[in-house]
Amino acid sequence: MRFSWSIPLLLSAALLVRLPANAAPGSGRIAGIVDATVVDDPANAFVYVDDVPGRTFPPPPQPAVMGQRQMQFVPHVLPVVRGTTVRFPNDDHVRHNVFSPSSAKPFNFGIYYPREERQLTFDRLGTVTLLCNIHEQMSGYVVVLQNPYFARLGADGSFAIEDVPDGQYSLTLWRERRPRPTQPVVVRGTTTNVRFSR
Ligand SMILES: [Cu+2]
Repeated sequence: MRFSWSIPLLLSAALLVRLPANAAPGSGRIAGIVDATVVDDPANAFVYVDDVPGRTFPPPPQPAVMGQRQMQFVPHVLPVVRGTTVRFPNDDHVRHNVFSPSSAKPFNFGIYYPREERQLTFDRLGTVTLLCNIHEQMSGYVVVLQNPYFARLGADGSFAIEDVPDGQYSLTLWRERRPRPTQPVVVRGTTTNVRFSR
């Protein structure tokens, strides 16, 4: 009798797991794993679909946030869809002067004080390296993507991207200061499993 409650629970759990594959007609799920040898720091890596041809994707209505806290960028890496506005609140007790030399979005905010913030809209694809003119140890990234089909990695390197339109794509692993491997992926209504192993 002690197991009688758990069977309905397990059935419910199974149904929940199945839901994403049924979420939208004509779409599927990309799930996989990045081996530990491939990423030094899973928290600062993510996978993304390079390009969904012929489609444009609106940025989210709410800005994303790239804070400065204890003289670090938080989060260290921020993937966004093209057109997203990012707020840069200074949550520290010291001044910052965030800038970027990257061709995807060169800018320089100048000096701003604690509790002030700047904001910027990222309208070109690519990796935008963030630096601070005052604190040379500070570095971070805004990565501007064509579409919202990206996912951060779990601590074990696992990831899942939901509701990807059926099609053939390149899936890229973004990681810091290392080449970014790409592999082909086909989505056909169900879950496609991929693995980055080198
Ligand atoms: Cu600074």
